Amino acid sequence: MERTYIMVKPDGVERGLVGEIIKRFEQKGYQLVALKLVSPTKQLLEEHYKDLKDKPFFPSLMTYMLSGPVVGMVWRGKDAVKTGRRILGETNPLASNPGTIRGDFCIDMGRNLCHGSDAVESAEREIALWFPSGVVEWDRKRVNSLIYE
Ligand code: DAT
Ligand code: MG
Repeated sequence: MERTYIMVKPDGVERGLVGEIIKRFEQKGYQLVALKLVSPTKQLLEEHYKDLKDKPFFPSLMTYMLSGPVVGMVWRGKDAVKTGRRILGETNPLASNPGTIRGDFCIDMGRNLCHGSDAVESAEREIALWFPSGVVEWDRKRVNSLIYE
């Protein structure tokens, strides 16, 4: 079973879309194993987005991400990383299909509501970064038997 780090960005929190985003992962069948509302430090965000630090949009990305609290969460399940990205939609919301979170709720790339890990290795790095004391490894055996064959 894979784990992925999903984050509602400050625009999503302030627009009251946290529940909507959680709902889409819940109804798909993924298991929530960590969740928190946090005002991240610049240092934490620079580490999270370290691969992008030389991009021209990096300063505006930092300003956006520091504009309010975010909701970080970890979802667990089969193919959670790739499928999580498909639930979010494309980086550019205008290129995102209706039915995806970004396709349904936003327009500009710099206000794209949510983050999702892009690979299993980056997911594990991001989970360790945002949840250094670990996640909740609870058993969901009964429900799993209704979701997985
Ligand atoms: P994603 O969030 O889809 O994984 P990313 O990791 O390449 O995309 O970039 C992180 C965020 O930075 C992205 O959600 C929005 C912003 N961003 C990416 N490319 C951009 C661009 N060309 N112009 C403006 N903002 C951009
Ligand atoms: Mg990314």
